[in-house]
Amino acid sequence: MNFDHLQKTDPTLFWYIQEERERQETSLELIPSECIASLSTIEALGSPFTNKYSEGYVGKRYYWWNEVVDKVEQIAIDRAKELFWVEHVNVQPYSGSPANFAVYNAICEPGDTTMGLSLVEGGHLTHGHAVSATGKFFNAIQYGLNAEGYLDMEQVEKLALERKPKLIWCGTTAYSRAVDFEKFGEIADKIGAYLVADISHISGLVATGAHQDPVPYVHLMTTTTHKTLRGPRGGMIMVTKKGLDFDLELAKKIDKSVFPGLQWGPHNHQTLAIAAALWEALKPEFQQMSHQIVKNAKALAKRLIEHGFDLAAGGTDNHLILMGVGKWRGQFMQDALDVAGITMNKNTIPNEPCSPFHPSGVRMGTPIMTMRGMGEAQMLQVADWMKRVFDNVSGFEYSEDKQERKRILQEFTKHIQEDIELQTIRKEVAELCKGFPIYQ
Ligand code: DSN
Repeated sequence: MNFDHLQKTDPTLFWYIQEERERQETSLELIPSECIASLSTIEALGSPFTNKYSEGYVGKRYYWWNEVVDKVEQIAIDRAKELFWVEHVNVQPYSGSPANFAVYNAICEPGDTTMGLSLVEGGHLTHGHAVSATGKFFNAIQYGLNAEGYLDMEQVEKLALERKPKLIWCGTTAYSRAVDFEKFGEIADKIGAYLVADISHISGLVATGAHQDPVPYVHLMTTTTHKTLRGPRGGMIMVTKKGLDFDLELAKKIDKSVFPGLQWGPHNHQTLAIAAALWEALKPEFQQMSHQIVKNAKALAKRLIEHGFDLAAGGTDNHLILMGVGKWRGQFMQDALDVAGITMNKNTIPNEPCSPFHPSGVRMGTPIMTMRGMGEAQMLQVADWMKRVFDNVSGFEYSEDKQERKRILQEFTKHIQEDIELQTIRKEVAELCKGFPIYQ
């Protein structure tokens, strides 16, 4: 990968690219919603398709000279239909949140009742959280997890029967167990609700059979394209056969909602890159990699449990692990690991005792490590490093007193900047990374 032109014309930006590449190459990225886009995807993103306006859809544009753009959008749609076995796809959403809002805009009126998993229990802001427009413009009910940390399907059913939402979301951003789309389908059918699976986190797993397929049970699926699907930042909305049987106009409603309802010019370079990623996702190597993502997550989870860590729902069925690290201590673990060259994010855990800003857990996943070619052996190594980091900062405890917490945080920050053990792990991590380059 080279950036020769930028190097000559704008060395500052060229340097930033080198800095970011160096960071990615030499550290371990465990944020479960990130991926390594392929070189084809990155080349497609840098193509002159970024120059073109093309409001509208294939064959029906508001500007001239979109014959080639039409071919690009059509091939992206065809590949998505082939990969997910759906009837209709809109590839224009700029990303996942606009895709989700387009779904509301297509099938709900302001004030309609909707239902989704609450953010602190592993849902997404756009599934009806109060700070999101989706919680402001709609009457959003939230369901949660049961005592074992699994989706509380009894609660889902009870709330659905009592409150009769027009739209139900099933989909997660911080949940390590399989989602029972079939059960969600039965519940939605009982009350005649639209059922939408937001498969952003697991779309690569769904496409390859590494997770239960929602298609037979839901009316719509939304996804980002830059997580386990391994594409550029972007979004898609898919309409299933069940969706069209339920509402003949559903595909038209979705298209009208995206454009002109919410967005104007589609990002054609992004569409080209989505098409490139979908082409790769149709290959057997992608299927193998997706299954390895899950195997790696299970291996990592097993070793973490052996080290005595407390995993939400006791383990994982997918690409993700949620781990409790003690009251308020998610940030300690996140920041100390970061110094050691291992990136993950602080996260709330089931029955979170603190707050989303100072949560008691961390969220991690195996997509990027797997995309770099790492397997179960490397997962054991990563778990061992995490244990060393955890032990290193175990002296820093939560305090009920706010001022005292501030002081502890300052002391902690000084500690991780100076600590020799964390620097040693950083070097070991960089050494491992050398064996698994991202872009040769
Ligand atoms: N930010 C994404 C995630 O990390 O899960 C969701 O939008």
